[in-house]
Amino acid sequence: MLTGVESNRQRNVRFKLSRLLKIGNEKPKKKKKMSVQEYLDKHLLSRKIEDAVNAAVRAKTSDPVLFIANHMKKAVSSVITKVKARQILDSRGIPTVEVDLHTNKGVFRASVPSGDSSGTYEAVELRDGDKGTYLGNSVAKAVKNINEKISEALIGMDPKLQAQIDQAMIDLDKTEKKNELGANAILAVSIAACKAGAAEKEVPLCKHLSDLSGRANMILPVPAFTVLSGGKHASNHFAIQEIMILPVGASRFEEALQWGSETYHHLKAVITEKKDSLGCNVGEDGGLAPDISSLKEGLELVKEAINRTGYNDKIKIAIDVAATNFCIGTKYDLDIKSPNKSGQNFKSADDMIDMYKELCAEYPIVFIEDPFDKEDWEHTKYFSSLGICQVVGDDLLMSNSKRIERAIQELACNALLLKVNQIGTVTEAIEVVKLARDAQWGVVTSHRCGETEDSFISDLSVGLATGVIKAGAPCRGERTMKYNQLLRIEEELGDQAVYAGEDWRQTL
Ligand code: 2PG
Ligand code: MG
Repeated sequence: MLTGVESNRQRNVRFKLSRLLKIGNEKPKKKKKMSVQEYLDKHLLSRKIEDAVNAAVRAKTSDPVLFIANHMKKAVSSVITKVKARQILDSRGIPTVEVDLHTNKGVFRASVPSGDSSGTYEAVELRDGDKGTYLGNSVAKAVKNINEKISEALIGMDPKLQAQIDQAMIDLDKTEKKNELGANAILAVSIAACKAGAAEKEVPLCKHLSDLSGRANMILPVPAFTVLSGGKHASNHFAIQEIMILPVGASRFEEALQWGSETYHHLKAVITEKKDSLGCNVGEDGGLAPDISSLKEGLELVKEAINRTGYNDKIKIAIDVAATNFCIGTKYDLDIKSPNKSGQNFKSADDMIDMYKELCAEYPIVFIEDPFDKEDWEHTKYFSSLGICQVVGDDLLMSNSKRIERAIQELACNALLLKVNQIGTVTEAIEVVKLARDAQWGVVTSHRCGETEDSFISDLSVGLATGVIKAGAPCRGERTMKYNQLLRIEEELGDQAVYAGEDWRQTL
């Protein structure tokens, strides 16, 4: 029984313990005793408790104790007390970084994705490189950097101050591409801090992000669902990485998700009928991966699936060519994954332009991502100037501010694919979106092929009103959790929820 008065048994235990520890006879150090009144005065306790009680009375709450507890909690500002990282696996079974950021009020978790492309201009993903462990992919160094260096640097900081937290990590790293601590280490902490900041403000994460970016309104993005996979993301012979569908004609995100799911399942049936059910195996992003020989064949399958839904022109199509992956010198080898190459599919950049023109005339294609090699600025620029569809820079830009500035100046493309892990902090991600927006570009918030159970990008896409989110197929847990989070956001925003719909290009 807890009475506050020491029982005989407790006294006995204390006595035995003190004898064991030989401290029983030690004279206690002389310390000036603080009186009860002094303690109350020091912590302004009487006034704070009185305030809390008054507030509860004013609110006439049915649960005054809970009200007072919450009121008291709010009176203390949140500070980071510890950052603890660990190695987890991403959706491909490859190690990545997860972080628990502790404040005096709670624990906030974040993890970072990883992709197939990694280029000279993107922030460095720190991997251990020991071939005997996870084939060189373990991230123990990044984890250690968080637990030892980053944690120490951030203790005591206010999680609401995102820019200061990110700057502290950038200063600690001291390299341009975050080689020292690892962008995977820095980003995991940056995202976890952002979640802690939102919780401290008692606002949804998307609202906190919207505030950080200085944007007034939040917008639910149009989902670009990957329905067909190829390229490096699937084991078929299709060179093109993704064919996506965008339900721009839906009235709400919830409806867009329904249309996406229905199209995906119709596509499964179409593939089973026209090819075989083996073609319904999926790629890394969850897209179906039949063995198709051409972009046109893939588009036909998708068109047929859309027709079967009955939504027809309310669903548009997009393509991520990821052309760098099959560019050989100045040619594009569309048979690169095929064992029986005929040589007929070896195309020049001009041939590729002709193919895109034809396909855009025949199918409702609204954007093409990476239509050429990442260093082929000239053809990308020329193709953009034709104004046939939006041209999204992914490998071309690598979410790098210098590449984006160059592309803006040279009018090379007109939309940014935003991959937060290529940048390394939330603050810098917000900055590159501003760069793109100032140039009247579109922005597509993107997942990576190696994803985790973190849905941060969903809130990011709403908070920054990027207009489009590309988070893979409407299937597979690590993809659907991004879309499901958008359902929750839409529900939470209620009457205030706005779906980008037909305005997906420019949600300014
Ligand atoms: C892309 C992404 C996501 P990865 O190219 O757009 O599909 O792929 O993560 O492999 O870079
Ligand atoms: Mg891409």
